[in-house]
Amino acid sequence: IKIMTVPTKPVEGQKTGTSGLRKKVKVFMQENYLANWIQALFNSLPPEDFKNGLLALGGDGRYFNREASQIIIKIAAGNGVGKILVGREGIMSTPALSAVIRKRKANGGFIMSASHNPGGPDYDWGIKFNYSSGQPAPEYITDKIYGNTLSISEIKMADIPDVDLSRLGVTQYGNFSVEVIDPVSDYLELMESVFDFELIKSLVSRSDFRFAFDAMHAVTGAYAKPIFVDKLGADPGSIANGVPLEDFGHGHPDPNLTYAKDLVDVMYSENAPDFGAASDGDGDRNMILGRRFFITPSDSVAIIAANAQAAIPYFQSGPKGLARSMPTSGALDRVADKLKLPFFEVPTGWKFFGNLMDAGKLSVCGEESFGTGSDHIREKDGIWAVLAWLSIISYRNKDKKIGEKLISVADVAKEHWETYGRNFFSRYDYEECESEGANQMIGYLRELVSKSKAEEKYGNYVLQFADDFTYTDPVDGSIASKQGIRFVFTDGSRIIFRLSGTGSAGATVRIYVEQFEPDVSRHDMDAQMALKPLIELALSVSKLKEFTGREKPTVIT
Ligand code: VG1
Ligand code: CO
Repeated sequence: IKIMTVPTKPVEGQKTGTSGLRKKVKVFMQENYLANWIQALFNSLPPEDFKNGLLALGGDGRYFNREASQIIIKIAAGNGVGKILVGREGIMSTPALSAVIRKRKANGGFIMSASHNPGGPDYDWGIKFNYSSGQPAPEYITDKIYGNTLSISEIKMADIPDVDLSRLGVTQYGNFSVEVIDPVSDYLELMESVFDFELIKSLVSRSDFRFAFDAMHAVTGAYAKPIFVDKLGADPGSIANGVPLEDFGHGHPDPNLTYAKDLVDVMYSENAPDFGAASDGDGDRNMILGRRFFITPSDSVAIIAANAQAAIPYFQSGPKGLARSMPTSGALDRVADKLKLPFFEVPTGWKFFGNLMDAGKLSVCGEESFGTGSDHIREKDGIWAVLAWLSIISYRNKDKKIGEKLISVADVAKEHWETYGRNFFSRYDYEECESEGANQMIGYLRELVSKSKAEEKYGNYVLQFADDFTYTDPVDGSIASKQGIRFVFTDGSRIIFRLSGTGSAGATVRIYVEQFEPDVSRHDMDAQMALKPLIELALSVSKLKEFTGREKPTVIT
């Protein structure tokens, strides 16, 4: 094939955040913007990692993915990649891409998604690169890519026609080929090896159990019917918004209490189903709801970990270890303690779990941001989390006759709190603040931390320590610093402050608060009530209103 060399100039601001490069789609549509980043990536990888190699490509179906697919394919071919596997119509969820990389022993892959950020001509686009074990590229690679975006001068592009991504099969172009694959089959095969589908089916197909899944017009729309309906016997009407759309039907595909409001309304209605779940743009997040009951993501990972061995065949010899991101509540810590499992606390972002999994130290992990997963792949996995919960509920009800009262999602959570205590948790997000004020606030907090002393009084709380979280990877020794400011009090309560690394405009301030409650008689309290004093403390310690001018958060989880 003929390779063209296209001259180009560096563009500012191509530094990746918590998970890939995310910008307004208009930014990505500027001439060579995406092409520069893709070429910078090939300039950063050792040639043996892609020359004549195999890469995968998928995305969440958002606006601009079609054009982007063709750009990526041509640059991959131009740089000597041997073959690229593409999900039909460019569709493949983040967890499915991770599964495909692993199963087909690819060198890596691209995901075209800005995840939970809205899509469409006026909204966001994004790109992530995952490495050979299916994990998000570590920082030493993304830093190198960024460095190369600053000095790039030419792009190598293969002179081939646009590839028809609607038909399955291989197209050969000289020594380069493209294979369009079904985005579901490898992933479904993996799910069937992890879970007992017969067990789950025995619950989902019951006449006295009602299931609801909201795909939010995002990528899990492509997975929900084949998995929940065709394989597990759910009613076809149980899938809402099940067709992926370029603008997610004008929605904000973030499965939380604010943006997945339709599902929340259904699950809190008079005649609510027994089980509700939603997933985000690229299918790696999940929200789990019972009838009029919300499972916080921090509790979700703890409950899955506690029940994994009994309910999920993949974990039949017990999880190897557990981990959570720093701001995620300590509910999981208590499970690790009780089950005597190795436990790790990592910075925000799934890329920090991969090394632990590759080293065989970690099986089940999660983040408070609706991310839950395990070492079956190297990404968080929304559908996996739903199947994990369905497994737990199926297992607990497997001997129940029709008409007998079933053990519910809420029953499982309350029982868990009785055993382990309840970690009340909430996150306040202040989206699109002015960057200047937000940065000043973080600077101010860093200064407070540097002057803080143990035993200091903060209202009714006594400080144990305050710091800006630093993580040393136990496997490769790499250090990640400035990962979030935390105030930890002597009763285990915490307040944490971070700036988001996934936004596309301004700065998003995140405040996380947590308090442990061992007293069962207080477990039914509303989290906002239980946490009120801590939330007030967080607002006054940070002077958030003064620095950002914000009275109220945009999203409360
Ligand atoms: C957010 C979440 C983080 C998650 C990341 C990517 O990052 O807080 O836990 O890993 O999004 O998720 P930040 O930097 O905005 O807080 V996804 O579904 O967008 O790949
Ligand atoms: Co996502």
